[in-house]
Amino acid sequence: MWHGAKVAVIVPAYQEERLIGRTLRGLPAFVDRIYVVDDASTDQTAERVSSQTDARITLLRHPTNRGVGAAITSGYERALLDGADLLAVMAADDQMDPAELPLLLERVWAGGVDYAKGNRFLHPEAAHMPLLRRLGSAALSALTRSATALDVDDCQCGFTVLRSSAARRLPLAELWPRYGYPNDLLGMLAAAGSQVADVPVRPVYADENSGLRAHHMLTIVGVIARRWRRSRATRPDSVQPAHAERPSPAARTTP
Ligand SMILES: Nc1nc2c(ncn2[C@@H]2O[C@H](COP(=O)(O)OP(=O)(O)O)[C@@H](O)[C@H]2O)c(=O)[nH]1
Ligand SMILES: [Mg+2]
Repeated sequence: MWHGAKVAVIVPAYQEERLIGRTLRGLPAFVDRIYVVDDASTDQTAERVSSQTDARITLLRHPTNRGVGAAITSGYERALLDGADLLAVMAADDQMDPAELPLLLERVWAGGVDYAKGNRFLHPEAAHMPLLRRLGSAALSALTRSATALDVDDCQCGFTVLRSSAARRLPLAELWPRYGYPNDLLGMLAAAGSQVADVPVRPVYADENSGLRAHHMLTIVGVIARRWRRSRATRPDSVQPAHAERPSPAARTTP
């Protein structure tokens, strides 16, 4: 428990046999439940999770690989069923500093927002992020801002906390299943009128390998564009009656 809130940490994992153990051992004692979602990894990821003695850990497994977004949806759904109040997401490759988890929890639980996300650009060590990563995330964030009208940056950061009451209002089953899910989730939150805030977090780049490739940028741009089209279609000022007719001058009311 964390200040009276039941905290779940969702850990999407694919081919993470090397770092999943270290990631799980680093999770703070106040975390109530840990859901590792293994996505048909062909290495020893699942075995490494099963060999942990920490009773808070539940291993969920997709029989075929569905993607990191789909894995997070599975984790969210299970944590909601188990009655969590706050739903954190942390990667399985030890790229998030567990000491910073309270900063995100605090912003939601005491700070009144529905979703807090890490922003590595705001951290004093921002320059430790590889330049291409920084540029890529900055460009995708500019697009995400214009699609969602949210005041956010570093939208590819996967270190997040979602309030469970806000999660229940989201069509989580529609979340983009692969890389690009953070941008899609921001679009969903904006459409639901949820409050979102950025929290500075330390960029951690050590001995992990990323599955993200340059071509994923294009897919993510497509995901953001899809969200932008949807938000335009549902904006009240863009909805026209099916057979809109101009009122005749006689029908107009005069002041
Ligand atoms: N369940 C699941 N997790 C994935 C998949 N792809 C990536 N991940 C996990 O998502 C997290 C972030 O992925 P990563 O490739 O490191 O992205 P990056 O840190 O943004 O470069 C890591 O914990 C990965 O193990 C997938 O297809 N399924
Ligand atoms: Mg990574």
